[in-house]
Amino acid sequence: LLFDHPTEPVFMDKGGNGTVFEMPDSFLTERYSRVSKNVQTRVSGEGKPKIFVKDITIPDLSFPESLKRNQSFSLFVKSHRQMAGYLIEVFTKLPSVDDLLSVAVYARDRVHPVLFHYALSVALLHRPDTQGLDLPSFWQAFPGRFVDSAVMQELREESFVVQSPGDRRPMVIPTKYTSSDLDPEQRMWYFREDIGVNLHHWHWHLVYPTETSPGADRRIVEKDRRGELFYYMHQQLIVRYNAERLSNYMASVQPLNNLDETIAEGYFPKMDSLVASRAYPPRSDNTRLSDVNRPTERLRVGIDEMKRWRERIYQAIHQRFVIDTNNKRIPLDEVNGIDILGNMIEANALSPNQMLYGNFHNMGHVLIAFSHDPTNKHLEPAGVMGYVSTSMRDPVFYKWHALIDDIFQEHKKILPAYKAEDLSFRDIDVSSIQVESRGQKNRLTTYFKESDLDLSRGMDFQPRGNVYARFTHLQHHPFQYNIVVNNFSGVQRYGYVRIFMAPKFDDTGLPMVFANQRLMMMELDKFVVMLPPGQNTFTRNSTDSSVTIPFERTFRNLDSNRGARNSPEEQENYFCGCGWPNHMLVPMGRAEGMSFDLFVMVSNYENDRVDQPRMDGCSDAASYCGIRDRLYPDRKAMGYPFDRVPRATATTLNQFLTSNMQTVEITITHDSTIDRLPALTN
Ligand code: CUO
Repeated sequence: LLFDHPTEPVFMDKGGNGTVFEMPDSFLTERYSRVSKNVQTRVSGEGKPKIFVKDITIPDLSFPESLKRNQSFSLFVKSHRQMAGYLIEVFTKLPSVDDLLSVAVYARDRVHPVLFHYALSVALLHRPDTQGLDLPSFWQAFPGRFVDSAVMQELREESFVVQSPGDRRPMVIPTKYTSSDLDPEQRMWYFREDIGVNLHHWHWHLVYPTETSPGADRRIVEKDRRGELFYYMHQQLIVRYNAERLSNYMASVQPLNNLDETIAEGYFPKMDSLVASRAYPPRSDNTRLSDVNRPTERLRVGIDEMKRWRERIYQAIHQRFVIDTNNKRIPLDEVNGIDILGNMIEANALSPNQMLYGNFHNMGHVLIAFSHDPTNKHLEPAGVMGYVSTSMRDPVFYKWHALIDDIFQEHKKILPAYKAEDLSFRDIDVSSIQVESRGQKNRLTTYFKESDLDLSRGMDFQPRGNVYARFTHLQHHPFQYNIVVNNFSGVQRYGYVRIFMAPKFDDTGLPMVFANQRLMMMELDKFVVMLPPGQNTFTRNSTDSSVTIPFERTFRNLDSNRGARNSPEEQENYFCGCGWPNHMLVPMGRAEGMSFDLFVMVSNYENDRVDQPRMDGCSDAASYCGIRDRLYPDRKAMGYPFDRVPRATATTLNQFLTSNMQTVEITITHDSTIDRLPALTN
């Protein structure tokens, strides 16, 4: 309940059934102490549920309280990250859940709502005594960060006019509402503005915070191969974006290499933050970046500084070592190099030397997010690039992350090519693969589909009850892989099946050069199979992908009116919200069909496996999100076998193959008919 209606006072009716927090008077803010009793009596009559809050001495919260509630909170701003780190530490160190409840209730009306939501989520995710808690998704608390602000107004109106929630009409979120056809980037609306895509990104950063305060549990940041996963997950975002661009006859995104050049692509988000009822500021076409100096946020970064950091990062990559704060050399080797670079470039608290290598990626977000008001002259908050829940909406996100990825690729380029023995699996042959969807072989179909979302938990108005928004998203018909593997070894083996896909032709229609194609390989799935001697046939469903989470989990609706709350799915913890949305598993393709190379490799699981206790119920999107409190479940480098430059003799995908690999050409056709929900009648 603490997550519901985040900008309303904590003593208000929670959950819509008269539940109130019964708390010590001293917990109330000065403003509310006079009115709270009246409100409580009004909403919570006899027999209505009350939640008793223990009276404890509240720890000093003045640091996180120093961010005003009506300002903007951004994880890319260091001082904000520090406040979040401080609050996370307070929340995680409290001795019991009761104490946590007390401090959370106290903090809720005093701390910035998004900061509060973030810190409490991270704490609940990491405290041993709050595991398995069912938490609402971020979009439910802050729908304004995902939805056209015009729709929010309509929802408000509808809720006033139609008192019975069951009769309320869903409000339709228009498609292509942020720009017209004059903007070529508009063609990517369904990817950039997809609610599931943006939620995945928010969740990923929630699971992988960049820092905690010095005294806090280091494990919150120090997760296994965290820097490498930063590189890999974002690399895959770019790969997927480029496949969508190609589907739309557009060239791959160009990295924002030249920080002095203007950014051609503007972005006008048309969203309210709901927190301060402020609109997210837009960025005009051809905006030039300039040094940011905003003392109130303790934000200062210059373009020259960025260039220096980038030079030093490149120098470290070419010298094969970084220099830590004790002036010691840490080698950038084949195993750990990418992880160190990930931490250093992001940058997070594990960076070996922030003084030397700076805060390159985060500050890039900051420079872009404040390019409309770098000195706070107009008192404007950050644009969408300043928040992990909204940054993927902006075309420039991809240009920025393409630049970041180029730096990582520079490191990968220097590593030796995989040798045949690094790739092959003796006596194991993949003899055939086939993809099947609705009886069709090697042909997939995508289309657009409408779905409804209940936004009521984040709407701060009475009367309460469900309010629905109807949105349109890409979808595909589910499919199945059929894979035949021969085991000639005479003994049982275990294989790790790795499935990737990349476009077959480039934007000029020519067969893709393998050197480029490997960088467009999107991971589709990874799973273990048992291989008894002889011929083995496997089928695997696209819905089981290790990259994605099901649609219902992306948008999990905890509203008990719609059932589902007690299903096993709903009982899983917050970690489960991280995962690429399954409705975006494959790119759109083209109306006339678009060719892709689907690649399957079976590697020797004995070499790849990571021995660790069994995973909990929420490990099914490990490829991009890892597994909660566990090691990344694959010893190979992320992106293997395509993460390194292939040996010189492999100039085509076919030449790259060893007998434990196989490819098949598949066609993705986009069907332009929209799968609509029943028309709105009332
Ligand atoms: Cu996820 Cu730049 O890190 O947005």
